[in-house]
Amino acid sequence: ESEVPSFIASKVSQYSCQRKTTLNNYNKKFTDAFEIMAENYEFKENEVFCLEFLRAASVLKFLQFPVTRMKDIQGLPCIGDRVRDVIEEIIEEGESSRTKEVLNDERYKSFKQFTSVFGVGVKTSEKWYRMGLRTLEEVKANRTLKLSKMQKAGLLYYEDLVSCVSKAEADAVSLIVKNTVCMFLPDALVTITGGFRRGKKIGHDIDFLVTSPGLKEDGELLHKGLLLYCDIIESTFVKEQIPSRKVDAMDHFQKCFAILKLYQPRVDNSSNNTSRKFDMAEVKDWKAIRVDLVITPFEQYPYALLGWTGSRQFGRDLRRYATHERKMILDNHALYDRREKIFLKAGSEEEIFAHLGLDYVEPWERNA
Ligand code: 8DG
Ligand code: MN
Ligand code: MN
Repeated sequence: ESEVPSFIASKVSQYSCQRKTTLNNYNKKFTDAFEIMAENYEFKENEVFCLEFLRAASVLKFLQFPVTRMKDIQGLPCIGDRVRDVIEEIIEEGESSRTKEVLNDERYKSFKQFTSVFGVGVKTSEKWYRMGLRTLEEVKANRTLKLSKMQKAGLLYYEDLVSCVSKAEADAVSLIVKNTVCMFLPDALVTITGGFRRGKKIGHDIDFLVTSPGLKEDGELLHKGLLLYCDIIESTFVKEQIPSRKVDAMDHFQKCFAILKLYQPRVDNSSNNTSRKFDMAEVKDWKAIRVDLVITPFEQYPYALLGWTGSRQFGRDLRRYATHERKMILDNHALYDRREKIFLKAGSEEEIFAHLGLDYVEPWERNA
């Protein structure tokens, strides 16, 4: 027992890339509340307050014990007054009145419904809310709305898409994607990134990174055929481009936010053979699944892998750490050293951590 280092709150780094955060969360009660608060601020486009709650949630996810007294959080980074108030109330009352208020708030409830549709973000939700729309039923019934192709697909496959993707489904889709990609590109390297690479058992989508040693910039890969919906975004990467300093910047890879049709033979539970034929014709034997496909040049693969593995908070903190602690700029394409004015090459994620002077953090420890 004496081998276990005692916990020192003031030694906890403010950067989640210097903390190892597994899926084992002792403080879900608190972090769920913080995430609701953060989401509400996101809907109000208050980025500062939103990030404050997300950072606090990330710190509590790192703790190896459940917080039960205010003393437990003393000296921890990223715990401001707003956060402290929520913690105090949860400790004393078992729940937070502020969070409850948010959950009952009409605007929050509408935005929550609207943004659950693929292709609908805060901007669109804002527009619909201002038009007086409050529910998805009202959105669907409204004939004057001009929906994007993405939003139409989002509504069409809504039920399938809100039911989460399981690990088994992710594995099944992974086989399909690998086989299909290898028909076009035999030496392709196809990797699952996102939450599944971090060990999550469910996700809202499946993220894939595709590369190959001799990958040329062509759109051959992003073929239709197995895709129900596909929005191909062409690569906008310019060679030797200085990485973007924006913490939540999009990257420039060719990518595809797709919906895939996963056939899954239904288990026939009916013992009645007369109804069987009828059922087989009626029952839908597939599920619509959200898939992100990202195509990356081989040299940028480790950077893309690091960025697309997430978590989102882990990625934000890596970039923040690079900028503020190392005078470097990190994005999904490269790492640029501003003092030396050079790009730091890397052949693996380990090398990127080493360039940044950080201890390596395994994917399953990046659930910040
Ligand atoms: P989930 O799908 O299981 O709900 O969670 P996730 O896998 O962690 O989230 P995600 O939204 O699928 O995003 C995976 C990672 O990809 C996340 O850490 C952020 C990163 N990412 C980028 N660029 C982009 C982008 O352009 N769009 C999205 N959605 N994610 C991006 O690096
Ligand atoms: Mn994902
Ligand atoms: Mn994704």
